[in-house]
Amino acid sequence: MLNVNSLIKVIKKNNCSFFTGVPDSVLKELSFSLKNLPKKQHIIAANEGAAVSIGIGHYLSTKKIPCVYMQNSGLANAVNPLISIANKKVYSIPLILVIGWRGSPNKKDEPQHKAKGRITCQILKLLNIKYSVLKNEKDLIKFNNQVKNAKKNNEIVACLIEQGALKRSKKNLKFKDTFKLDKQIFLKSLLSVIDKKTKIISSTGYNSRELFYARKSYNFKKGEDFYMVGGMGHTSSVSLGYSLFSKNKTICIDGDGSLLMHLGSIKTLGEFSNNNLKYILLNNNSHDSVGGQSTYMKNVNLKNLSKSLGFKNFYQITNKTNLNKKIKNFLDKKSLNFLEVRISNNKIKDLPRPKNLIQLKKMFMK
Ligand SMILES: Cc1ncc(C[n+]2csc(CCOP(=O)(O)OP(=O)(O)O)c2C)c(N)n1
Repeated sequence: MLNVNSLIKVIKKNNCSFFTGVPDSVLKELSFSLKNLPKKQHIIAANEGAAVSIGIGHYLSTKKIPCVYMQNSGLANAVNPLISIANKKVYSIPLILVIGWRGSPNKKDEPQHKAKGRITCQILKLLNIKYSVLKNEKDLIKFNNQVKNAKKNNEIVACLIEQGALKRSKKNLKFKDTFKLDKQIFLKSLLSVIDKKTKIISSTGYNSRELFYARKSYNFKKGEDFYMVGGMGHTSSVSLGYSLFSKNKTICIDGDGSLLMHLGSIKTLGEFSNNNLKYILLNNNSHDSVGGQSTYMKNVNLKNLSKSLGFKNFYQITNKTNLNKKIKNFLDKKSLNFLEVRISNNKIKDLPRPKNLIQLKKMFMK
């Protein structure tokens, strides 16, 4: 196994003092180690393309190689600036990529991670990026040499870290809750007030898993769900595409990290959506599913934002008082509205994951 501080040491030894990325559960330990850096030295980016681009900007002003971290599912978001700006044949900009490798061969994982995990090395090869798989401290020797070469030749270098490869620190790794309302209380209330034909499309991570859990545990039968097990940030777009050609009431359950990842999509929704689409943001001010790192969403004036993006009214729920009534009132409105629910982080251990995805898709499309 590998101690994350040994990896950070190698990175820092190579005169790198700037970190940016999108949090990942595999790299949770890295997030915790970077937690106390000043804001200027560690930036949690909205998406992986943005993280690479922030890194590129850092190099342009400091001539120092930056460290950009991400989950391999986000590698696709990063490809554009990697190949069209940083690539050796374009501007030749050195970067250190630290990539959490979900779905690596021989590791059990979910279908969406297996699919991406299988092609992750091929993507790096296609991009002409040299990489190391870091399993233990010894692997850092090769990686250190690769970083040195990357600096010398102004190239991108990467390391892949499999699930469980980073040693768990003894500390209780948990960021604090920002808001109080329990997500399960909200979801149970929502599932109890919806009509039979309602469709719910929910975002990547705990939102989908908690919705799935609430539905199964309490046997809620009304409505059907489509769980966005991957494609983080695209929940609002799938919801828009669905709702425009459906008579059903369509509820989009988004997360704050998910909304921010492709924030532009909410403008498209605001412009083009029908009134059968009900947008609900479950705001916990954090990337709860991958460790609880901040999204800094609590500083956003969502009322002003949503209204200027085309939503007619803004609603907010912060506690369980009159919950059913408030949700019903929101769902019954005949206009395009935005509901922010300020919730706390997940409290359920070992949340189940939706299985039989093709079957779920068929049920949703019935
Ligand atoms: C493109 C991409 N980048 C990163 C991830 C890893 N990831 C999974 S869930 C998640 C956090 C989602 O945050 P939010 O939408 O606020 O939901 P919460 O986890 O708080 O329930 C992240 C970063 C991913 N699945 N896909």
